[in-house]
Amino acid sequence: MKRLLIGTLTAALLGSTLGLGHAQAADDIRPRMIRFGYGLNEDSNQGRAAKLLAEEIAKASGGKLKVRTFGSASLGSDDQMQNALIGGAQEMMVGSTATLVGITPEMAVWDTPFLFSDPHQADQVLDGPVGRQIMNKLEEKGLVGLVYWENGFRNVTNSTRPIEKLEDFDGIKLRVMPNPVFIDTFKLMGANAVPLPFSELFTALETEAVDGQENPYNTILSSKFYEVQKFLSVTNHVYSPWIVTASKRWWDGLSQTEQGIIMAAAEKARDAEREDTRREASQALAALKEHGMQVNEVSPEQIRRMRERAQPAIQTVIDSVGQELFDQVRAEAEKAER
Ligand code: TK8
Repeated sequence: MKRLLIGTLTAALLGSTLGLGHAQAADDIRPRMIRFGYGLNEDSNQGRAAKLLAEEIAKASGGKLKVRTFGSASLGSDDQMQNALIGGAQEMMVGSTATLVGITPEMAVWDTPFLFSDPHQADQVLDGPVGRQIMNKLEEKGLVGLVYWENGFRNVTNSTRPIEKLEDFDGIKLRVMPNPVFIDTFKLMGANAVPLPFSELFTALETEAVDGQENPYNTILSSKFYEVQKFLSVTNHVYSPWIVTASKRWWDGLSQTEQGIIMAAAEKARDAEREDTRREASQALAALKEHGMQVNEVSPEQIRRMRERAQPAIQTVIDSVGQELFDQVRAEAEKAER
């Protein structure tokens, strides 16, 4: 009985190995449906890039790899989608690196307040070896990181008062991404930081469950936060990357050709997304003013005060990522400074 079982197992193993090799040689690209989820709506920079990614994959695979995109968190919040990817119930997504910190603590390094001062500096560090190293950490948790896209520099909106000086944060109920560094940063500056998934944000602002939030101009515009927020204060307190991820369970079952097609499309969409995002950001401020938002620039002196006050949040980053990695990222950022 035992021998029979072993014999059957060996045959099955051998058969599947040979079968796989044969299938790949005969047909490198199999018809597949890829569910790609994201949090913003279709008319956002995130939505446009997701659409481009889907088109590129269809083109390069002769229509065999079909990407179905699901915007507006219709497959769930970033957290829920990450878990679906890990379990193999969903194939791909794009979302904030900040929402991955619970899974891969090293991701918190990108949440360091004022780490980058211009987007090209961010590109170099994210696309360089240390960016890749951090991305690769996802694999042991069941995710494959493909590329970083740009979310952008974050600015504060609220419906109480313009944030002109550090003290203006006092008592403002500010939604932050569910992540210890963001919570600490805004608590330190005096706000009442409320962690909430992005998918609940518009309603929370509308019902005044929170007074404000922080996100790049693009998102404030595409998510129509101007309908429920009066003041926009230009703080540029942190640069946020998005990251395109795949389910490792699913990815490992793809042929090399299929992986190559998806990776190349993700890179192409990345380059286009960054261009699109920067173009849109440069016009978004005027658009937001037209929609009635009152915009104020925060003076360099007050930015310096905010930065100093938020300093202890850097320890939260270091506790999460380790001193060595933190120093490495800082050094890369300095090198990439223009
Ligand atoms: C979209 C989010 C969003 C992020 C946030 O899924 O949560 O505020 O900036 O872009 O990832």
